[in-house]
Amino acid sequence: GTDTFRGAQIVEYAELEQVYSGAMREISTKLENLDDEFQLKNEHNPIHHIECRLKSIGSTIGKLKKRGLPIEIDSIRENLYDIAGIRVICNYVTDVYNVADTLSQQSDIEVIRVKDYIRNPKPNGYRSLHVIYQVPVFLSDGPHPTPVEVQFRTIAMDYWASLEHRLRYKNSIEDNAREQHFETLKECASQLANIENRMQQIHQEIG
Ligand code: 0O2
Repeated sequence: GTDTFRGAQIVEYAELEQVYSGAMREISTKLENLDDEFQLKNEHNPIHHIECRLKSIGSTIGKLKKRGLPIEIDSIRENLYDIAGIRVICNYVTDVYNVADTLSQQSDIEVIRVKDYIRNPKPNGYRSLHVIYQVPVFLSDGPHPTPVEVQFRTIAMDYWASLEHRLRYKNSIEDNAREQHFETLKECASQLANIENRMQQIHQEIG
């Protein structure tokens, strides 16, 4: 079999990317609209900032290989839900659930999967709310239902995940030191959860 894209498949991949990028734009516009409305009504911005990314062709093929799936365009369409990725960084945990729940109720999009690593953090301490939405992207031939992975997290969760991600991909550190750092990060995760909870209480009390 083949282990990369060639010729016609490259053109097809470019078309696929264009649809995913449209889906990402649909969802980020919805998020910006919600943020604006909330700001006007509550004098508070639930969203600190939004990051969008399209998975590179290299990591897409890497993921198909890792899962033993065929290296084909249809296999991407059927099996991968994170080609389009949006990260919504909120100020407080309450904002995370407010924004996520409000978006999930919108009638033109569908919730495909939810993984709540805030209520159930990963053993390493990772916290975030992951939702996969399906959104129709309207092209000349009609609607293309397209999945987008949205990671909702607070500033503190994002701060933690960035450092953990860097440590995970650092191979130059000695194994023992790495393990020690992972242990420390696990403690940091629960301390950060405690701190943001206390700060949220202040935020709610001062209104
Ligand atoms: P990268 O390098 O960020 O792109 P799925 O990807 O949905 O098919 P899975 O593993 O069930 O498979 O998805 P899950 O658990 O929803 O997590 C996927 C993404 O969440 C990851 O993407 C990361 O961005 C983030 N994530 C999950 N766990 C961790 C963690 O322990 N630490 C950090 N820093 N990020 C995490 P990728 O593609 O795996 O990685």
